[in-house]
Amino acid sequence: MNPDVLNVYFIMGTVNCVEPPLDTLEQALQAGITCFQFREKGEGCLNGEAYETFARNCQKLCKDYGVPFIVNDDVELALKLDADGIHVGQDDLAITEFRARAENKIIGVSVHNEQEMELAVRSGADYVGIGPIYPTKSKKDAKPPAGLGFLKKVRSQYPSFPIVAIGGINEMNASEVRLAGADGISVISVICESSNVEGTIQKLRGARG
Ligand code: TPS
Repeated sequence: MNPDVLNVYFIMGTVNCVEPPLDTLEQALQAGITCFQFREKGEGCLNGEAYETFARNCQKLCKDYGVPFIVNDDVELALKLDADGIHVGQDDLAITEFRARAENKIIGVSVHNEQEMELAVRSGADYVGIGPIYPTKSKKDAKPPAGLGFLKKVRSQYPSFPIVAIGGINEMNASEVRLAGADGISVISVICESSNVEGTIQKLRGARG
């Protein structure tokens, strides 16, 4: 995949939002996010029909702006909606199943150590999500923050594999994360909780625009 797609990768679910979720997503799309991940998880999240309807509404907005719509974890939903891709944890079964049922889709995998990195590449991931780089409040079961060290190591071992960094990234630290080797940054709270989504995204975007 083209690593530029990972430049500013927004992840969102209703529980992360302060403003109406679809408003936040549309503002983020207008401001130039390059990828979107639908992640409807956590206490009080939508289920059943409401979950699917919300996903479809997010997907429609992404289509309007020509931005890839990636589904977190839910292979069945991703296939049903013909999403552009899926993001999974260390679940090679999901990768194999999704790839078998949907060629030419984006598959992203979260990795936390060298073994997981190797496995993700071997299983056919298109990109990896490395993190949490810094402490995050947006993922209950997040691993301890790894700092920039692991990211730098992976970049040196895989000079051209698409990497997005995640976890506690904001306007202040985004550029050091890019300098450490990330093709892009992925964020939840800094966009969901911003009072100026456009300004925030401009700062996250970095020099490459
Ligand atoms: C591309 N993940 C790791 S930290 C975090 C999440 C959702 C929370 C970040 O929130 N990489 C990708 N997608 C994922 N879902 C994960 C990793 C898992 P905040 O920006 O508020 O710190």
